[in-house]
Amino acid sequence: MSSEYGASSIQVLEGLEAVRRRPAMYIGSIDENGLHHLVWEIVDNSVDEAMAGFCDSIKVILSQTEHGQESITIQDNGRGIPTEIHPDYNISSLELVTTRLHSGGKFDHESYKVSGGLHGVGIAVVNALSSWMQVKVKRDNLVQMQEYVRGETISHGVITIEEEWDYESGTHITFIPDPEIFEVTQIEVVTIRNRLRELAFLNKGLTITLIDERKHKPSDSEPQTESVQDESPDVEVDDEVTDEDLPVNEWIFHFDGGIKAYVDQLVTNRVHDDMPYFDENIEKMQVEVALAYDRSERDLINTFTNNINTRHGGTHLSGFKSGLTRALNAYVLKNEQLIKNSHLKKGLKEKRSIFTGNDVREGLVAVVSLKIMNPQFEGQTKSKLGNSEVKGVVESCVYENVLKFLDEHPDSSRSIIEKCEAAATLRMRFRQIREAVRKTQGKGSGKLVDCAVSDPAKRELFLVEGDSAGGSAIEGRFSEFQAILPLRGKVINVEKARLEKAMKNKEILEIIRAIGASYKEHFKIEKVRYHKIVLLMDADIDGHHIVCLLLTFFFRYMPELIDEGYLYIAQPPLFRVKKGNKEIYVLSEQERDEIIQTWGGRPEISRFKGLGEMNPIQLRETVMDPEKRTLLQVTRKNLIDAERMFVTLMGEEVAPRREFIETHALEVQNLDI
Ligand code: 0RA
Repeated sequence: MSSEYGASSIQVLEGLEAVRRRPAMYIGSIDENGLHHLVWEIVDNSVDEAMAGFCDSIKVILSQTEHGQESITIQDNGRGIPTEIHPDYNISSLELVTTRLHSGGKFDHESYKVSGGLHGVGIAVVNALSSWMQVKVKRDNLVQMQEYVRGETISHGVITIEEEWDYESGTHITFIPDPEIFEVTQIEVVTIRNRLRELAFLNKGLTITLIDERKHKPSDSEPQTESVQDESPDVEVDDEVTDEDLPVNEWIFHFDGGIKAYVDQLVTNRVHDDMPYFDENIEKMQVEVALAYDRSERDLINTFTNNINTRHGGTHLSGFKSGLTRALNAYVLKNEQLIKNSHLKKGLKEKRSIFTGNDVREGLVAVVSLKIMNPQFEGQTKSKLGNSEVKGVVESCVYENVLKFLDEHPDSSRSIIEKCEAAATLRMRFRQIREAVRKTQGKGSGKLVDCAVSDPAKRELFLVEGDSAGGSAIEGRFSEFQAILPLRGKVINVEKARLEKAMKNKEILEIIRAIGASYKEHFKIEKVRYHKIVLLMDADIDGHHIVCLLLTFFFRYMPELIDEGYLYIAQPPLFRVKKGNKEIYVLSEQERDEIIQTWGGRPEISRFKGLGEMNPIQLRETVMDPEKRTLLQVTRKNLIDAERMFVTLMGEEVAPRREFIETHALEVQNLDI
């Protein structure tokens, strides 16, 4: 066996009772997260084996025992856990690794590891928290196994068994999470699937298979509703691997393109065809980067270190950002003719950097995957990389490779530079607009009809569609605390038209000015002049469209306003039902029919085509009076879903958007953007 695996690597030995006594100390919690943590502990070991170059296939199988307990099997074709008797302890190395804390040892100093987090005690911790575990190892043409119950060996030593294996060597681990420990024992296939897909992206060439053979999947017992329905099981493979006959609950993840394929999947509306990508080994680090631009405004940079998502960035992210900014500036300095804007041209003449970091990150989608020996994770959630030696290496690596890419791909470069120039131009124009907005701030200029009270908490601002409805609203309002801003026509579509046009749009400017708290990164929630901002639009398709446009605007320009719960949508009635001196306004046809049923006879029904048709009194009674109106508060539960919804709603494709508006806008009850 390996000479590195000696007594020196073994530290203090401890029993596993400690783990069972205080599971949360080892796996964070005993809920769903803790449960899935067990899977990651084992998978990470296999991935480490892959990163070390000894394994190219990992299989995860979710199954059930006849008693309905869930078991998880993780198979890899790595070297296999050593089974020889350990000279110092007189038990097999396998038993050491599975039954003792701190016995993981530090075998491979020369390789990158994910499982470093728990000092290699992962398997032992999983064993301690499993009602049953079995490990099978194939090495040197021999298959050996050992079984455990709640962390204790039940077979004397390792047992050699007869079994056919697909590979020359490897490790198969099966465990049943102990129901005495965990609050839940059902594994969520979606969670597992997403992480395994990500791991496949991050380890190119590695094939990860997920098989869900459970009969009674948790989701089967759930009532099926439209929105809960999961996408049908898919198989993501590269061009070569395909298998038509796969059972429905099997997924194969394999990406020869690595994170290039990852970026490909994240990009929506691409700007250029070729993708800057490199994978380099420098100074004992592996730096892999892929990036692309799409036609959006946001940037999306996912950074990883040893396969761990460093959500809060760190030194690799800083290095990436400065390398990219430097490369693009260096490229335009050499290719001045690409720049049209005269201010920027002047900058080039003076040999200045014309793009800021934000300029070159607009619409950027990037994945940075770093593999290093001793990652230092910082911050409360340990999701920020601290290693100071990383920044310089990543920076120069990104600088050189991106510059090389730009030199070699003039067509893509032109498109990328165009995108950066647009962002830089916009930034300069923003500055001017900001000045202009600031000068007229809060002066009540334009069409805003303000209210009397000064306490923002009491003040309400109605954004009203059309001048005639605006007029009625001005007359019908409670002028003490209700202000009206009439908007004409369709407010510009922020997603599609980009900020540039949006900022020229008078309506948008007036909204920003009326609210009085600036926008985007300059937005100051404490300056908001109204704590209720109400969108008052017709209940027809155009009205819904404007609501969607305004929501996009607020979501992009003043997301804090939504978070604070300041944004509302008014629900104007569709019908008035009248019989004798009874009169009621209703929001839907269904409600109307219900009223007709209960009242009987033939009540007089009038349908409102638009707000413009209502007189001031009607408007006051139905949508403005706090006692009678129905307001929907706009909230957001999930930023990413919102992002997607807005792209669907506001992107180029008209058909899905129209469909979405028609199916959803009319039925909003508790609008979650
Ligand atoms: C220690 C030493 C060696 C392999 C492993 C651990 C190993 C552990 C796991 C856990 C899951 N899959 C695994 N694959 C390998 C290699 C020792 C040698 O052969 O030199």
